[in-house]
Amino acid sequence: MDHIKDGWFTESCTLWPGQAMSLQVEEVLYHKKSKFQDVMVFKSKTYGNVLVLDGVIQCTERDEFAYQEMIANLPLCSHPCPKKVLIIGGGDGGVLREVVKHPLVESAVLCEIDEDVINVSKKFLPGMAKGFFSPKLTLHIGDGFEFMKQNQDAFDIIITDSSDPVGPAESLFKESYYQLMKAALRSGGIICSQGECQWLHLELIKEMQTFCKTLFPVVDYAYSTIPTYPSGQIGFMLCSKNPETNFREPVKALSKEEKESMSLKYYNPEIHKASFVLPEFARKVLSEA
Ligand code: SPD
Repeated sequence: MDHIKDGWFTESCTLWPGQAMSLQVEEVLYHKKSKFQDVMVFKSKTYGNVLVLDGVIQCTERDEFAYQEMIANLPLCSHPCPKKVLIIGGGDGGVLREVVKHPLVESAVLCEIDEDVINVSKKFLPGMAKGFFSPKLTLHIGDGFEFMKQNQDAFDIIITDSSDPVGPAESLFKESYYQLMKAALRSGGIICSQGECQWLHLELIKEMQTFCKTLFPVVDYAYSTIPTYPSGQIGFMLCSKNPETNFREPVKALSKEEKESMSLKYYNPEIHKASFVLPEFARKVLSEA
């Protein structure tokens, strides 16, 4: 187990050179190679169970909500009627859990290439995987590119919950993937994709924002804070086919009852608006894109 030494898991990767995140390990619960990647779950001392793919932390039970609630509710609450949702990736089920909670969502398709991630999450991350038991769900095991080629003009919202742009997920950060998502969206549709970190990947984010602006009339970038992702932060690239969309003002104000039934721990309308306010170094670079 390369990444575990002296009882500590350490996440290092070429995408964040010269830095590493460590978590103390109590027990390795699962570790096998799937058809696509190295899959590990360990019980940590202070962050609950942790899912790791190819040596990179995907989610921990303690802080996952800061990512899953935001990547789901930023697009859902920016669309007046988000009935049909597609999630690409997201095999741990956390984004799905948030999507199916939303009162206006009627159906959700989750398209995940690696079935082992789903099975492992059902066993070791039950709090995340509960979305898999929703009657709103259709599960598709397969490649997101192929699925979207066969499902055009079909979704109000497409969420890409991917790992980082090395290895299997690299193509999900390219223009050709965004072209496919655009074609799979209905008129007025919105996409929201895992958008990496301002501290580490500003040039990549700028490049993505530049090609997104050639494809969509409205493009914006938001972020969330989360202790176990590199540099404690992760962003979201949001694009809309509707020129009237203003991502910074949620159109769906959740009622008190809706908020309570969704039991949100991170997302609220104020943090929705605030998540688009970038620190000056990032605002400057992205305003030039
Ligand atoms: N650096 C890790 C980024 C992982 C983003 N996807 C996480 C999947 C959680 N559903």
